[in-house]
Order: sequence, then C-alpha cells, then structure tokens
Amino acid sequence: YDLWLRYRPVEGEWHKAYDPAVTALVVQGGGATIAAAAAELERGVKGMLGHRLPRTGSVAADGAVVIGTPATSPIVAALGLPLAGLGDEGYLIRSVTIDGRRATVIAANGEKGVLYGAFRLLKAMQLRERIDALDIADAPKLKLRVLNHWDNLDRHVERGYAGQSLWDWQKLPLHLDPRYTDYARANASIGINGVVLTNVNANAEILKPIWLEKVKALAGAFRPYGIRVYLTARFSAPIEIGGLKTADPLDPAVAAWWKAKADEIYRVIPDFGGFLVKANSEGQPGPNDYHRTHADGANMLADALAPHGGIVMWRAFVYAAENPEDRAKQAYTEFQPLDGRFRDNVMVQVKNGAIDFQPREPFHPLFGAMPRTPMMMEFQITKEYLGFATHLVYLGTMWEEALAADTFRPARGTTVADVLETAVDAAAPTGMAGVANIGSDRNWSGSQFDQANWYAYGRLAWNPQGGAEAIAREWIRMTWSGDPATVDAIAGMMMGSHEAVVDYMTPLGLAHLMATGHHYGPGPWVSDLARPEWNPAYYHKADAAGIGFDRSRTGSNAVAQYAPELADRFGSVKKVPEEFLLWFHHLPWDFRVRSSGRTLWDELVVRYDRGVAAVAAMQARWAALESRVDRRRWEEVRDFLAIQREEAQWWRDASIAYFQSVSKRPLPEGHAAPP
Ligand code: GCW
Repeated sequence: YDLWLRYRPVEGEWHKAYDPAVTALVVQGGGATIAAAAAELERGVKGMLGHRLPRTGSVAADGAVVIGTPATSPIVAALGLPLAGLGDEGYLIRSVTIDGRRATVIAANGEKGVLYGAFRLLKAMQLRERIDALDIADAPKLKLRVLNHWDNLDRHVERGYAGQSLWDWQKLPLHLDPRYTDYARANASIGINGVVLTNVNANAEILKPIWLEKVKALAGAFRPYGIRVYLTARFSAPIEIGGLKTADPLDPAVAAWWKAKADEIYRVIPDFGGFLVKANSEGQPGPNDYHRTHADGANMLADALAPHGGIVMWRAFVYAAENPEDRAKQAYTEFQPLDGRFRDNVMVQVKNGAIDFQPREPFHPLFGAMPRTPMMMEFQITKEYLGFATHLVYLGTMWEEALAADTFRPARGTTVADVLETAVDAAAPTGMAGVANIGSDRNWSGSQFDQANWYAYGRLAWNPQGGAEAIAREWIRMTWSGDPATVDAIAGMMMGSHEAVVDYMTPLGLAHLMATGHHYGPGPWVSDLARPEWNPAYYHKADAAGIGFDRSRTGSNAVAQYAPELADRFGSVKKVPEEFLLWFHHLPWDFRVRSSGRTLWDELVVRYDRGVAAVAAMQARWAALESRVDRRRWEEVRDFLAIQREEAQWWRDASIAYFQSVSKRPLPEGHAAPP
C-alpha cells in the first residue's frame, strides 16, 4: 500500500548521519501545497529517523530544514538562490549556513516546486545519499505529466487489472476516501501534475452538474499536491446531454453549447485542466461524422476552454474498419496534413507505436512529422497486451526504447524525447500521458512489480531522457531493499523482463496476436472477425510461404511515413533491426536471420523458447531472494511468476503449434517439447 513511500527506519551509520541534519522544520507561510510538503517531511522523518520534526519560526539550531519560495519565506528570499532557470515547478535543495547554523533549504519559484523538492530530500534519505553537502537543482522537462484513467462511472476500469476504479462516485462529494490523498502523494512524489478521471470511451454523463460536484471534490483533494483534473469529452455530448440535433463542430449552436459547458465547469472547478478526446476511433463519435477534420473538432473545444486556460488533448489513435489502408498508416495519413492547423491549446496525443500498445512496436511516425503541432506521448502503463497484472514486465525499458528512437526529423539525432521536449513556441504546452494501472487493489496496481511501472512513467514524464535502469534501481531501493546484492538481482529481473515477454508473445516484430476482445493469451489463428484489422491474421500474414507484414515499398509502404533515412533502413531486409523484421517485411520461412544464421522458422522457435527460459530464470532469481524480502510480498511475487511461467509456455506452445500448422516445418533441434 505504501508504494515507494515506505519510509522504513534508517539504521546504523546512516541514522547517525541523518539524525542531526534534520532536526526542525522552518515554514514561513505559504498555502496548501507548502503545507503538504511540510506534512510529508514530518511523515518521512518520523518513519525513517523516528523523531518528530518540530516547526520553528527561525533557524535556531543546526539541522533546520527551511522550505519555501522567495515570496512565502523571507529566509529563503534572503539567501538569494539561483532559481531563475527552474520555472514554476523546479526546485533547488542546498546545504547552507544561516546565522552560523547548518541548515538545508528547499527552495522554488512556486509551491509545487517546494513539494517536489521535499519528496526529493526524502528520497535522498531513502536511497542513503549523503545530505550534508547537498546541491540539487532539478526541473521537469515536460509541462503536462498526466495520468489517463480509463475509469467508467460504474467503477469498471477498461483494461484495468487492479480492482475497481479508485473514484467512489457514490460516496462523493460528501465522503473523501483517504486513499485520494495517498494517491495524490504518490503522484506528486514522481511529479505527475494532471489526471484525467474518466475513460476515453465513457459516455457524456460526467459533464452533467451532479457529477461535476463530485469531480470538484476530487479536484479539491488533489489540488494541494499540484494535480489538476481533466475529463474526457464525448464529442456527441451536445446531442446526448444538451438536447441539440447535431454535434457538428462548425455549427454555432454546438460551439455555444461547449462554451457554456466550459464556463460552467470552470465555475465549479476554477483550475480545471481541460478535455481529453477520443474521436472517430473504434466507433466513437467525432468531427468526421460531419465531414469535418480533427482540427475542426479540436479547435472548437479549444476555443471553449481557451478563456480559462484549459487544454484539449486530442488523441491521434484513429483507424476505421471501412478504411482499407494498412492500419499502421491511418493516423499519420489523417493527422500529418493537419500540422499547423490546431489552436495553441491543443495537444495531439499519440500512442508510442502506430498500432496499439503492443509488446514491441517501432515508434509512431507522427513523432517529428508535425513540427508545428504540440505533440504528447501516450504510453500505456496498464498491461493490456503484456499479460495483465500477473506477468512481471518492467515497462521502463520499453519506454526508453521509444523515447530514445532517432526520428531523423528534422535531422539525425533528434529523438522522440527531443520532439516531446521541444515546445513549438515558448508558450506552447509539452507533455506525456500514461494510461493508469491504478485501481482499488490494496497494492494499487494489481501486483507489486506493476507499481514500478507507475513510478517509471512518472520519472520519464519528468525527464524523458531518464534511464530505465537507474529508475528501476531507485524504485527497488525504496520499495524492496537497499542491500546491494538484492538490488542487483531484482534489477536484473526487471531489466530483462520486457525482452522476455516480447520473446514469448510476439518475437521478431510480430504484433497483435492476442485472443479476441480481452487480449489475454494467444490467438494467432483467429481470422474470421468481421473487422479485418482486429484479426491476428491481418498482422502476421503467415502462409505456407512465409510470415510478416510487408510495409516496405513493395507492400503497404508504411516505411515512407518515416524520415527518408529510416524509410531506407526499415524498408531494407538487410538493414532493418531484427526486432522489427516481421513488422516491416513478409519473409520466407527459410529466410536466414542475420544475427544467428538460422532460418526464420528456427529463429522464431528459438525466441519463443528463450522467452519461457527467461521467465524460469526470473523464478530462480526470486527463489534465491526468499530471505531478503518480506514474506507476504515475496510469496505473492513467487505465485505470480508461476502464473507467468505457465502462461509464457501457453503462448509459446500455442503460437508454435499454430505457425507450424502453416509452415509445415519440423521443430529445430534443442526445442524443449511441451510437457
Ligand atoms: O488498446 C485499445 C483498447 C481499448 C481502448 C483503445 C484506445 C479505451 O483495446 O480498450 O479503449 O485502445 O486506446 O482508445
């Protein structure tokens, strides 16, 4: 339940070092956010050092922690600290001397920065960093760091594997579950500053007054932690709850309805963040229904929000059954020509890959291709296609791979992370969204290790250049143990876990092979669904001759949506990275795989085996940690790994059996036959 904010007692030398360095708290004024920072410091110090942190009005002895902004605290102001480059949300932590006494100052331009700095100081102690000569300056690289909850008003969470929605609508607004505060603390500790409360597929109900009162209560619980609330806006809301005949974005009555709705929302929630919209995707209504563009739709909503400073996050996850174009191409085809046509307060929110949160996809070609449009990354933290909550899959490495990908736009060396960080103009928003894996489960995320994905998401939203391994290690030390051998063992498990799931589900660039609807377990044989692009067969195209989706020039030419250098690399069988081989090419079963010299068929089987073996290796590693971590969590992980092992075998055996029925090839030597 405590997540990475466990604050367990610090022993021995470290206790001796920290204890005299944190003796009192100096808070001079400030609002609810500084109060939250102070409360967190008190809680953390009590937990880790075992003593209370008395509040004093001045630095009266060694060891004071002074927190504030130059505006709230005369002591902070008098220090004349270099805060200029830190923006609204950055912070500076320094060991200083005030009136001849040693002190630590947490200073920022805004209260949120103070809160983030407080969490950072506590983290230093959690990680056993020295705190006697501190000089840490940090600021987020993206402005909007948002969780997208796919939560419905009946508390069912779409693709959620951690129980019900946290939002207990029935008891709101009069009862605020204390979990809302712990949720906000956890988010603030990793810098998340926005949450979309509702599912992108939700109906328009949430926009009615009775629900807005409940949203207001949640907003109030989150506000001290620097978190704004956003809502999904169903495009047809003017018809469904407004009594209009149309939702045409160019109809003045529709625009007026949204404007009035926005005014109403801001009367209730003055710092409301804005709307997230899924339009003309998977059956959702949108501007295309009226032969208008996505820009027409987004701009109409943006104009309603603009007077209040709100933002529209407009998703580019679009594809249509009627469209015969390669699904991987459709979003680019539809959005790229609209570059420069969106209002300043619209962000186009793009999934990391062009299909849909698959275990591995090349980065979405829209990144770098719309330089005049603020573009937001959408990652999926919940593991819809990665084994739900029971499979141990650390997503930090997968996200790092996407963020570090070179877009070659405008030139070599511009990564996806660079694209996200580069605001189209000084005032323009930048951001990242993560589809939350949080629910009412006691462990929040459905499993112990899925907490790491929430954590890693926040850290990467703060700094998209961050390294997945460093993030994993700090999470482990805060969550499991500081013992170096234990940290190494767990980090080893996490760092190899994504490659393992790719191997046992979708090796060599295969994608979308999961069973229909629930997406749990394999279903590569499915080919009779009414919507062609929902059939796994659409993606693997396996037949007697070979396997893979030809997206090169001889095929759908999706490669042409990338910069020329990448089109060339991805489009060539010789140059394409092996992990994307079958994403971009349809190849004969006897094709020789470069790295191993094996035939494609043999290589496929080897990879499936390798994935299962990697899970077995994780089990062995975990077994060896039995005495190193607490029993309850150790047992849960042990059991979940056993489930994962069974299911990895299921994936392997079912996939190989199916592909063998098509390839008619013998199993390579050394393949472990199914038990
Ligand atoms: O991944 C697919 C999911 C849908 C989801 C959709 C989307 C919210 O299967 O459940 O709907 O993507 O991202 O809109």
